[in-house]
Amino acid sequence: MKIWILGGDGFCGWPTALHLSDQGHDVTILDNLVRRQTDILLEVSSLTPITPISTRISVWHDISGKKIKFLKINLANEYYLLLELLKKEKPDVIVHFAEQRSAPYSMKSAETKRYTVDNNIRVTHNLLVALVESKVNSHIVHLGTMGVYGYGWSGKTPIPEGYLKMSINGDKEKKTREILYPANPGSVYHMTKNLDQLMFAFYAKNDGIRITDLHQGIVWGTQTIQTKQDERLINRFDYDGDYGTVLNRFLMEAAINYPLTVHGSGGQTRAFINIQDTVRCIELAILNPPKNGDRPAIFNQVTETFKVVNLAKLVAKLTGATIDYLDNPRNEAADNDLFVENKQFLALGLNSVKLNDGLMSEIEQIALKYASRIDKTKIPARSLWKTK
Ligand code: NAD
Ligand code: USQ
Repeated sequence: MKIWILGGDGFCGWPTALHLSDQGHDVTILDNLVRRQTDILLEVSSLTPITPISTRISVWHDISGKKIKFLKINLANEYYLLLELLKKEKPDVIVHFAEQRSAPYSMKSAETKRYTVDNNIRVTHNLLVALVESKVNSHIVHLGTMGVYGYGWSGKTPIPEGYLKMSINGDKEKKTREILYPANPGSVYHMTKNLDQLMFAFYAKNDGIRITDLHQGIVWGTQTIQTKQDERLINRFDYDGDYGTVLNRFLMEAAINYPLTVHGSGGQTRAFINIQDTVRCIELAILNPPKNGDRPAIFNQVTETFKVVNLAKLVAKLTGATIDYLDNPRNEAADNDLFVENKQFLALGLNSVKLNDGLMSEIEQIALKYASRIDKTKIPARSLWKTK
């Protein structure tokens, strides 16, 4: 298949591009490299030494004999270029990762709130409009988030995959409907993913666009089968207070004897998935597209759930690290249950990497190996949800 990867230079996008290329697909990356620019502005760099996109692509070609193409394009602003490219290339599948994805960054300032909304909403909407205008029948596979459901009010009832069965109190016909699960975002970033969902619902209904929306949990781990093949193919690993995600941060902190930064009591339960499973899930979604006229297909792309404090205790047990319970910079429930349905990917054959299988090798092969690259001043999470 001809596959475009929007945001294919990023943490999830790069290993996905390699995996799909390895499977024999014709892969093109479209990216404006803004994520690399943001690192420069924040004065941080990936824990792992990532190489420029041109090096990544030429090393992959040397190793595999396969070509990945790259187009530098700002998908939020360059609509007409996107439209022309679509008409010319007619990709079968468009995997859409190209959004500002950090919740803390999105809450940092008025500027970053506005940037996150402008960027994310425009990229998604430009893509949908361009598909309508060009009449190209690509299947969109979008990376959404578990955070669209919110935390703390579903109790023990598992969160269904995207749609909630409901009936209206007092309805004489007792009709059951399925609606998008109520939106309950916890940050400006998460809010953009709820807005994406509405756009997808409309364009699927009105124009018959084929869309799969993957509600992914927090991704942990770094390497995949392909990124391990040469150090110049290594995936990025964000550890700083804005872009670092919780488990990867704990692994990095443990490697340098920095107390593990638990926000509040650590009672927050979150859903997780390993990066190797991310790329497999995307392939499964590509192979199982919805039909024109179907509502967006929604999959919960998660494999395990954990309380933050239990992750910290596990990492502490493996490494001897200490735990620091910090004032929570975020406005979030201090403690919540999280039960999630993920039957669809399991039915499609996902055989997931469990935390216990991969944690030690992450610590040894990534966190300890590159520990000298860590700038300790960039570890604290300084972005506050409420400034008072
Ligand atoms: P990332 O920031 O590493 O990658 C995003 C890529 O998109 C970057 O390479 C960036 O340069 C590009 N991009 C952003 N705006 C663009 C624009 N206007 N035009 C062209 N390119 C643009 O993020 P990631 O961690 O790889 O996440 C990818 C997607 O997966 C995001 O949409 C995110 O919301 C979702 N997701 C990520 C995680 C996670 O834990 N990392 C979890 C759930 C969902
Ligand atoms: N946390 C800590 N200590 C830290 C960092 C985080 O206790 O050092 C806590 C946070 O307060 C939060 C939880 O860990 O309760 C998760 O935080 P995170 O930064 O790992 O994840 P989050 O902000 O939710 O965002 C990440 C990705 C985002 C994706 C989301 C999936 O950055 O792109 O959408 O995970 S989910 O959480 O399922 O919505």
